[in-house]
Amino acid sequence: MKKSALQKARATYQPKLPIVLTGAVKMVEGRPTESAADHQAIHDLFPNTYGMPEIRFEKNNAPVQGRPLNVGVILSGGQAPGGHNVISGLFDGIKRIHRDSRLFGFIMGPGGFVDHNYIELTAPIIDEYRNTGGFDIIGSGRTKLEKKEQFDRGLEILKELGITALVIIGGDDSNTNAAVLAEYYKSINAGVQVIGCPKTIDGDLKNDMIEASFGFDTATKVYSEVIGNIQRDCNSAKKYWHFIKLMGRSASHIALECALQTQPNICIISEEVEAKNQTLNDVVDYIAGVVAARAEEGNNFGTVLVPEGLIEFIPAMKKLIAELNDLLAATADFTQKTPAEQRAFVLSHLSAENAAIFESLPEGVARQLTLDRDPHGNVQVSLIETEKLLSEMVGKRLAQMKEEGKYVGKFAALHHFFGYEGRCADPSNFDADYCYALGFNAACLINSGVTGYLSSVRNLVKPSVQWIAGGVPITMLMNMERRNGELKPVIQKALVRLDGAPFLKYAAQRDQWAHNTCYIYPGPIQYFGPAEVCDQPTLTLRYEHTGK
Ligand code: FBP
Repeated sequence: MKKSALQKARATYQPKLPIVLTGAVKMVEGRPTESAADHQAIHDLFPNTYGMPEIRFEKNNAPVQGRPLNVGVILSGGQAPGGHNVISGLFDGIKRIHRDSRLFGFIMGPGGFVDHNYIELTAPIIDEYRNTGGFDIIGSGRTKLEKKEQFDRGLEILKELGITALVIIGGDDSNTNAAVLAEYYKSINAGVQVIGCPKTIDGDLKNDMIEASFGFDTATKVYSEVIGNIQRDCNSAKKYWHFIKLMGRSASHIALECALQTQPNICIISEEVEAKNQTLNDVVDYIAGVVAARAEEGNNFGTVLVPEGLIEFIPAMKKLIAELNDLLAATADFTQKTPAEQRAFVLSHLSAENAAIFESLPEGVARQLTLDRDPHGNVQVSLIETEKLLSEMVGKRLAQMKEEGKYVGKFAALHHFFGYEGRCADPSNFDADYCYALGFNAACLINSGVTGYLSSVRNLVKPSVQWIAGGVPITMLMNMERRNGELKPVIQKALVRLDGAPFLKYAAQRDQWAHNTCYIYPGPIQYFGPAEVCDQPTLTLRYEHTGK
């Protein structure tokens, strides 16, 4: 494979491990844990893995010891920068425990596990992928692991390869599956441990023990670079309003972090829209108000950040989507209908209130809401063009305001969607170190004999050598939610907290950013150079853990 000059130089980067993982570790158990909510229901569904204690590793001065481990690894769900470093950390971790340890990668996600599609990951393969972005070392997929038959099929290949531990690198849905798999294998004494690693650029898989999911740092830095570039262009030409949709299926962490880094004129936070019970028109009125106020100063330009999950947080839309989810889950032949038949079917089966909202939406957006759900039952929000919907509605509102004499300006909108651009970027130093530590730590959890745990590395605002390593039972993050028309145990998404420091910082400054032009231009991720340029964590992490 031909490599760029940066790739060659980056291949030699040695991730910095937390001191505690540099030698043998001793496992220290904390207090027993409870699930995030619905304690009894989660307890009943996970009788073998509920309530396990938090784990913290401490340095042990004895030599590293252990038997050879055969471990399987799966990359699951959307790509996130640093996945290859989780795998290289895991590889180095199990090799340090015993040099005869072996690592097997299942191809294209959980599907490869069920279909027995795998490769052995040897040192030359691992070395090709160190510090690189992407998940292409083995590929990823969104097959949902949830049925006993899938677990049993997977167990066959694990037995055949002598694999006694499986590491699932995934987001909330994939780690929910990891918890179910761990419970099942424990209940049948399968002799297979299951360990999860917290991945997702969305940043919504976190609690006190999981301070950040990997990939969020790099992805938000990439988006902030391009938002900054757009803002500089915008401030140079002074003639466009840029509507920029940002990934992050539900939570607005990505939009908020990018806002903190770039200081746009407007950033919509879905969680706030929901908390204030706002309608789509309220959001449109707010944006139009800012556009008009800036126009009065002669500034017919600006930037608006839109989180991709916005639609699902507008209370009326949320109700509509929930009813649509149940309706589509119960209509097996829905996709075989023509678009016109689908629309008629939906309108005749929805409650009157939801049918009226559905009918009021631009036809394209209404159709996007009825497209296939992903295998976990989620609306594929990346496919909904919220940025265009908003700018179209703002344009109409401004035209009305003009007629009423309340607006004197020009409004020309441009649209962008930043998502896939950031998911496979070469990991920042933070993500390169964090991911390597997560993988290495997963090897320590395996060697400690536990199952149903997420690899946890924290104290992340400190230099990586001071990070704390351990494990958190996956059941601790779970609650019961309605999915595909049924109540299911799932990891609770960590949404933006309106009383949290990142949001409060933003809220305190947003009026100033809206009316003045306070853009920051962060520039590209730097891999080599001074620590204050290359090694800074996200502002979200900093504000959450230091308040400043
Ligand atoms: P994960 O939760 O699996 O990490 O994926 C997150 C994400 O990148 C979302 O931000 C986005 O909505 C979605 O994946 C897009 O999915 P796909 O890659 O299937 O198009």
